[in-house]
Amino acid sequence: QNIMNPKQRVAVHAANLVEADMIVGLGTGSTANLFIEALAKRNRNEHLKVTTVSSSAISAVKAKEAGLPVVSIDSLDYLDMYVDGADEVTPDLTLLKGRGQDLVREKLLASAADQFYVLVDESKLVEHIGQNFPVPVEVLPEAWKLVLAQLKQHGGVGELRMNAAGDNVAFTAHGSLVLDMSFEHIDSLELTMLLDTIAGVVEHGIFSDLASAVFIGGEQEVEEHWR
Ligand code: DER
Repeated sequence: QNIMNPKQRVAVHAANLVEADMIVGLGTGSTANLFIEALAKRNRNEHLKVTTVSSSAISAVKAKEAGLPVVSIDSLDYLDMYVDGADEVTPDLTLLKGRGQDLVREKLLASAADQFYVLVDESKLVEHIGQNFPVPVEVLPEAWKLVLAQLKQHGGVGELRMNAAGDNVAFTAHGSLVLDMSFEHIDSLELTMLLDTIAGVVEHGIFSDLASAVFIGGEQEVEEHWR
């Protein structure tokens, strides 16, 4: 048995919770990729007959390449489980997400799933949201300056996310732009309320009251924190 690193360990841990015939939502990012591989292996070896749905085009490709059946979101009115990584996790299981792919589908699947399991290693644990990363705010392209002005009135500082090449602004899968915003002191519920009410905001990276459990991968074991 090759020695697993914490992210692999937590990905296998989550894959072991999947039961036959489940509809499983696939997150996006390096940890989600490890979960996809671990689920595909179990599905193959144990004939689980799972169905998957993806939060991004790239995870759908990885799932199909691994031999997992992938259906589109619009064919589902229910999913058993959604499994994804996160950028920050607070003690009350509030998450910061969105440094990777588009938030809209990640939050849609996380909120629709019967169980939402979050896979992290200890580097993601924080005392409060915004401690290590800015808060991603996905906005309608034409609204970006209006939204930025309103967020500045609430003490926000930030700018449009650039693409990987750094030569243009980044567009999400939905054709939105992303403002990466920092705030002096973040009360995540207050900020969630604010972001959920500003016209032009499509989605944001604060996931309050969504995680069913956070699994923290360690060198030897996985720590489970249930809501
Ligand atoms: O985009 C996201 O929210 C992802 O979950 C991501 O930020 C976490 O990615 P990682 O598993 O590669 O750290």
